[in-house]
Amino acid sequence: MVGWRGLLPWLALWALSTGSSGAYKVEKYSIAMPNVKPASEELYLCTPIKIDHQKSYFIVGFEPNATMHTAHHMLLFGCSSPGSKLPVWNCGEMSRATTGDMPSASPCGSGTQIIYAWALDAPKLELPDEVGFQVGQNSNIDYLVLQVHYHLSPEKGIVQRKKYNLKYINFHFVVGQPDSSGLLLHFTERPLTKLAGVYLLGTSGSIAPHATEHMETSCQIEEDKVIHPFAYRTHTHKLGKVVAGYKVSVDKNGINQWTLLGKRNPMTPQMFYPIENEVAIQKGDTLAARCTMVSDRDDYTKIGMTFNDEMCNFYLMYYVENGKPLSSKYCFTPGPPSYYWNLAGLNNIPDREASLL
Ligand code: IYT
Ligand code: CU
Ligand code: CU
Repeated sequence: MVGWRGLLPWLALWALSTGSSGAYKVEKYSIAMPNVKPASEELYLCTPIKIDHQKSYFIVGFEPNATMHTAHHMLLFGCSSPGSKLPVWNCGEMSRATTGDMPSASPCGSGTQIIYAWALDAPKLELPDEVGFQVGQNSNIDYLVLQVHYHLSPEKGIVQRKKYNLKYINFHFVVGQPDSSGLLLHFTERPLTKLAGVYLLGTSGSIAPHATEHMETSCQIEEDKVIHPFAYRTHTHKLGKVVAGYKVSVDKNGINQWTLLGKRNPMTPQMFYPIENEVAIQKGDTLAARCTMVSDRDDYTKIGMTFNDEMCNFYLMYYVENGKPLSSKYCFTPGPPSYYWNLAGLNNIPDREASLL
């Protein structure tokens, strides 16, 4: 009679083969720059892949492959349509390089959502077990667009100081080294029950000269769904000091209970970080975010697309069990000077905590 000890290796083998997430085949698909030669010091380039919308795919992992170390950060957008029909285009929100006749357009033409972000030397983000982003059929993601922010620095000897004009031979710049930075997408065709989504909180508004400004936004969840946040990303330009995101619920006396979801100095690599407190958010709860901005400038700074404008963003990556992610993907307010949390009726505000790291 073989004692249970004899069974142990077989049990271990069985457990290994099925794994906790049930056995399903995971394939890999590359999305990468088509050997572009970034010739200017600062450049945002985008390249698309089309998803076969006759089928559903579930992305369960992202493996960065940033060659050449010229990639400062990369973003992966899910789109209904790409920003351009070209194989590669300039999609800089803040690129200062005026690349003359290089066609420029935003990453997506329509139906934009960020589904992954990578930054230099940042650890990779693992989705929780059984969680995946659905793309293709039954999703409004028919394209994936990779945006790479090239930040070439002269000391690396990649950028020749001399003035060069950008000549494209099928979009291959004649100056600089060919780059094929990108991602390996891990996906399965087996339908997953936990679908990932991203909810973006942001503001408009402006920051007064030499002022400290709280740019705030909040939205009540109106859909009858339960979301489980697991990661967050902050994004501002140069004036951002702290970005904090909260779940706000109301107790029976109408007092707001605030739970921190994530807080970060936005000048650290802008990618998705694990959530601070794992909570479930449901209909009637409120999501709120504040960007604390400090301006040392002599004139107003407005929210906008250029390098010297500002942005205040708190991205929340979550999953829903059995059902679709939230259909509303954005929560934007006018921001300062017309919108603040207390004007919007929020109370018991963690005023200090929300602005201190
Ligand atoms: C005006 C603003 O805040 N723009 C941000 C947030 C934003 C992102 C997406 C706005 C819209 C979007 O569809 I996606 I409308 C912004 O442009 N953020 C940048 C881009 O996502 C690259 C960032 O890095 O977060
Ligand atoms: Cu960057
Ligand atoms: Cu921005």
